Amino acid sequence: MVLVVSEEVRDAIDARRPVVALESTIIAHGLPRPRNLQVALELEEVVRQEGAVPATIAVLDGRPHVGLDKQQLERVANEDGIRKLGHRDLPLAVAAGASGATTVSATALLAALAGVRVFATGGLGGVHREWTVTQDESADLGLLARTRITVVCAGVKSILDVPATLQRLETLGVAVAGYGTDRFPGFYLSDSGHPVEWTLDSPGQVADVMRAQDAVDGPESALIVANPVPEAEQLDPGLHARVLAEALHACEEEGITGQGVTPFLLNYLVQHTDGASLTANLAAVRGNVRLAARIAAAWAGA
Ligand code: PSU
Ligand code: MN
Repeated sequence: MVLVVSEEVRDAIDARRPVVALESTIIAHGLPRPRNLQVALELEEVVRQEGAVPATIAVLDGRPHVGLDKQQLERVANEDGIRKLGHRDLPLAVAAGASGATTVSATALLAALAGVRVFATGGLGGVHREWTVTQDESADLGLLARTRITVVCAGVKSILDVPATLQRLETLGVAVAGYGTDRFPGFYLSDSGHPVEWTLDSPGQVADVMRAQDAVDGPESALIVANPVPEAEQLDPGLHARVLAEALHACEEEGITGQGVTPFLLNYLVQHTDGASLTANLAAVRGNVRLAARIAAAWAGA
């Protein structure tokens, strides 16, 4: 695949300076305009403030880019018809000359190809409620099961079946550690109500795990660093439960399926919590990006 790695990102990788991969689906399909562009720029700035180089990933005119300039970020945020690309879509988009934002799965694949080891997002995809009927499980899980990358996230999206997703991660052999907590975070909420078996407390500890993974040469799967949104910034749990139940109902009523499900549910929550879910989502993403930059620095030996 013809990867276009920006000069800044290429230089940083070559010099073993810290780099953080950022996904673009959250920008194009996970956040409302015009806030999405501000957020894309802000997240890159957070990475820079921590002394690392941001590598936002997307496909533009059939070319997978690792590291976007401002104009390219603007296209991802504002262009109509920008697609949502999972990893299975990459060859299709390249051959068609299409443009699309990359999900966690496509971003992790491209980041690993470019040699970027640390990646930040909001919440991972996973097993949807009603899985027994729809078989809807995010392609994020399968890809993370065979990609050696460290993903900092606020757990998995709370619109999902969280315990089923945790079980799938165990089955698939994807490592999960809480960051500063023994509870699995709940995306909009600090605590999903489920425990994790491992806790890491500093960027240096995370980097040690990455080094150990390399020292034993495997497994060839992701390390998930589950970083909770601070309790003061979480969505009110009562409001979350009420609006999420409505959102799931509306999704079914409207017959939304496939790639449309996650953006529909996230957008429903924004609309019906008066923006409070957006505030919590952004707080989570910001925290994850900051932590990822610190992990990348510890990994680079800075
Ligand atoms: N995190 C967020 N907002 C998002 C996503 C993550 O805070 O919109 C995106 C990621 O790109 C993730 C995708 O890979 O949602 C999952 O989509 P699906 O459930 O269709 O696989
Ligand atoms: Mn899905």
